[in-house]
Amino acid sequence: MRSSEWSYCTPRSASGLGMTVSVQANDALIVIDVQNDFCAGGALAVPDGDAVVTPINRLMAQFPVVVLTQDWHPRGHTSFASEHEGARPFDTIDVAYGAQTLWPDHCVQGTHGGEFHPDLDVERAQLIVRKGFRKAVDSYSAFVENDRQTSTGLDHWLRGLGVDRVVCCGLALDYCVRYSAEDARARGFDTAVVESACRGIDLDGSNDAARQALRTAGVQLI
Ligand code: VGL
Ligand code: ZN
Repeated sequence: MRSSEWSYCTPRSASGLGMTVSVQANDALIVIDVQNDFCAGGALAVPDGDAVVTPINRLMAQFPVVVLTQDWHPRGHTSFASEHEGARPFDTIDVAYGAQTLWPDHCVQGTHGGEFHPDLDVERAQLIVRKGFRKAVDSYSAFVENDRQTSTGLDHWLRGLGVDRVVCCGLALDYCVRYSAEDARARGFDTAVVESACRGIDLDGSNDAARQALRTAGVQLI
C-alpha cells in the first residue's frame, strides 16, 4: 500500500461544506446507494440520509473517476422480509451463503424508490454499478455479492483505469458503505471513508461496529 496523506478539513463552515479532500490522478470516488428508498420518505429510510447529497456533490466535482452504486432488486428479492413467512424486517435468517438480514421491500427495479436522489449530480459519474439484481443473492458491497464469490467486476474496471486509491461515501455507513470499503481495502486499494458524507441505519449499534471494523481493516475514516 502506498503511503498516502489525506488532507481533510472543514474550515469555519458550520454547514460542513468547507470540506476538501486532497485528490490525486489515480483516485476514485465510490458513491454508494444514494437512492430515494434510503432517503426521507423511502421504504428503508436511513436517518438523515438526505444530508449526504450536498457533500457528495461537492466531492464528486473533485474526483477524476466517479462510480455510483445502485441497489437494484427484482420484485420478490430474497432479502425482503415479505418473502419469508412469519418474518419481519430487520430479522436475520440463514440462507445458502450464511446469515442474511431481512429488509422492507426496497430499491425495486424500475420504481421511484430505486432511482437516485433527484439532487444527486449523477451526470458526474462514469460508471453505475447495479447490485442485488440476482433474486437469491443480496449484495451490500460494490465489489462482491453477499455469497462472497460473485464479483461485480468493479475491481478490474478500476484497475483498468490505473486507480489505486478509493474513497467511499453514501448510504448506509453500516452496510453497503462498510462492506464496499472493506472489500476495496482487501483488494489492495488504499481506502478511505468520508464519514460526513455517510449516514447509517444503526441496528443494534451497527454504526459503531462498522467504524471499528473499518479501522481494523485499515480503512481511513476522514
Ligand atoms: C443497503 C440494506 C439493504 C445499503 C442495501 O445500501 O446499505 N442496506 N440493501
Ligand atoms: Zn438492498
